[in-house]
Amino acid sequence: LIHSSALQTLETTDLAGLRDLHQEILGKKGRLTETLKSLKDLSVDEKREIGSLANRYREELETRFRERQSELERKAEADRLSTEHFDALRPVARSHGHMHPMSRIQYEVEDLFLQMGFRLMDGPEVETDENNFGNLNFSDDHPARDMQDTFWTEEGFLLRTHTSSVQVRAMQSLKPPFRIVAPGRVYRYEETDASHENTFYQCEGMMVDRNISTAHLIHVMKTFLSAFFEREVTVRLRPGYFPFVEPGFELDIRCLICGGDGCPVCKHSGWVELLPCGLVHPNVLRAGGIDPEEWSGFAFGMGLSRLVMMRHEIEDIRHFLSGNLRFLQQFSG
Ligand code: FA5
Repeated sequence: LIHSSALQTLETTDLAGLRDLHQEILGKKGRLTETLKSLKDLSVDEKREIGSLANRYREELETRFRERQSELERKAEADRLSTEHFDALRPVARSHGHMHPMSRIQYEVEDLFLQMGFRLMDGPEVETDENNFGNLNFSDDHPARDMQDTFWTEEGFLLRTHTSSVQVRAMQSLKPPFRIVAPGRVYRYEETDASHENTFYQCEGMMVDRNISTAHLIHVMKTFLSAFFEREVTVRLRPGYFPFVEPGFELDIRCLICGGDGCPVCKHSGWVELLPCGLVHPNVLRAGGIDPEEWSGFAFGMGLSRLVMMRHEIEDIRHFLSGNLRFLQQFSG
């Protein structure tokens, strides 16, 4: 009975039906399984004879099931292939790439400085000690070297810790007067947190001419920042220390969020620290082959990553290199 009805159904069912049928007959509680279990009540001789028959029957049934299964699977695959239509030219939603927010702001900053007569300069990320430190008035045992923890290569080169290395290259390759900006990637061997990365972007600026003073520095920074933030920006200078500038400053801007009244962004001080800068130290000019009696200059080193964070109110610098598409796609517009 099992035999004939099972075989009949086997020939007409689909894959799901086949699975059910298998369960019904050969599963743990299946009809045939139960029948086989009941053989235990027979005599030894009967058991041997009927048992071996029943086992052969079960194997045969299993084989039929497997054959029918592959037949059905082949048919399903063939059906799928004959109806499925693949169009390699069909446009896919969200298939467009777009600029990283960091690149976009870098180009914007470049444009604003180009409009003010600056030229673009580039420098390598793997640098010499002289270009990153020595020619910038850091002596070998200068404690200020510890301000910027450094990745060294086995060959004695380093990953530049700031774009100030391009100041040195500019002085070597250009004749004063000149003004350059040099945006690029820099590296520091430091713990990361929401506002510190070990890999981030800076933009260096340097202007060398006759009689350059702090007034020129303030004017250029104020012009740039007002254009960048598209509103009048108030700046102030506080003393800051870097071996390659004298005097050195930290430039702050009046908080753009609260207008100076105090808010969490400016830690209720009304001011936001934006970039260090200063007048180029005579030793640095001299190391660059420029006579400090005749020429003077200013320089600044802007944290580009933090500028992008301020513009877009990004709360954690680590998003930039995370490769997280949900973060990046916010900047596709
Ligand atoms: C410098 O790197 C100097 N070279 C800047 C300079 C240039 C001074 C020219 C004078 C004349 P500092 O280490 O403070 O300075 O870094 C400059 C800016 O880079 C900081 O204001 C900050 O915006 C950014 N910055 C520094 N460390 C990190 C970091 N770990 N992650 C992200 N941004 C950083």
